[in-house]
Amino acid sequence: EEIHTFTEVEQLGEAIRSMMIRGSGAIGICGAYGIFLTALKSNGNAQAVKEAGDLLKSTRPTAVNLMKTVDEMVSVAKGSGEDLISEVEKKAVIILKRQLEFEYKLGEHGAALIEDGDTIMTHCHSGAYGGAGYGGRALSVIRTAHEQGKNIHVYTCETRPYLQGARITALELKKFGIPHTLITDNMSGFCMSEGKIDKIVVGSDRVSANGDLANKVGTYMHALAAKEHQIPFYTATSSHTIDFNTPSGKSIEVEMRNPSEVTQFKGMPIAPEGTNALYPSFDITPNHLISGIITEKGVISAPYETNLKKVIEKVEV
Ligand code: RUB
Repeated sequence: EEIHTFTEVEQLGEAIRSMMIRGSGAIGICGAYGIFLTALKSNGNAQAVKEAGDLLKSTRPTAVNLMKTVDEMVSVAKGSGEDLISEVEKKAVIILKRQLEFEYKLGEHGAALIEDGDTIMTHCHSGAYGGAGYGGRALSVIRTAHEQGKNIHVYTCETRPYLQGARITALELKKFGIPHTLITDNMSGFCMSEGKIDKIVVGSDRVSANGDLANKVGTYMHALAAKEHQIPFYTATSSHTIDFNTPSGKSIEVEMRNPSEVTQFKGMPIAPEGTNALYPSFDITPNHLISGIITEKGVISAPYETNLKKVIEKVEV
């Protein structure tokens, strides 16, 4: 595992933009500590903190955890000097502890859905507490089920073009001693049709108020195939990733990345020169394809328009 040191918020922003730091949980925590870094470096200057917040929020538009966390941090950056620094530091620690607590709790709620002998498919890297990346949700569920002594097997999709599933999910599963099989993204339909998959659990970058899910591109096609084969499809998320200000998936901005990330791998061309390519980094899975939304407050089922508000905001709708 490599260790990188960031001394400027701009470097941290670039690390998120370039995918050196990725995953909605991890970038949220980086947002919090990017604000703390700026508070320290500016000797507690509220304007500098606000500008750092704008910079950090612009780095990955789809993942709402980053936006919410940065807004929370900026809102406590009042006054100036040592007072501001101390408030910002306290908040960053609260956010870090809260996220870990969410991951443990949602892991337990989600693990209750997993039965002994299940084979679970996941997409991209939505890590586990104590994993290779910082934080994550889908593997928190899988890791908890494994630690409860359930005999499970995981299919991890490689997740083109960045290969988060092959590089990071497989690494975490190996670290936790969870048996797993790597497949390319386009093999999931075959595996489902052959009866190899019992359940699917993916992470989330944003869940809109009606339960539509934004997650790594490829998630939608897995959900469609799961519907055809009547395989339960869950997203593991936290209340911080549910965005009541976004009515449906239609209003979620999908980050479009540089097509060269599709035509090249680590700078090596894998397509003829001049080939047109497209890289939507996320896709939207509509709520009717989702069997349940696993959160730290429990597993929420349809109708999501009302149940998300009831469980997360404790309001009758
Ligand atoms: C990662 C991705 C993950 C979610 C969930 O995309 O789509 O499934 O972020 O993350 P990217 P977590 O690699 O482009 O950031 O559960 O870790 O918060």
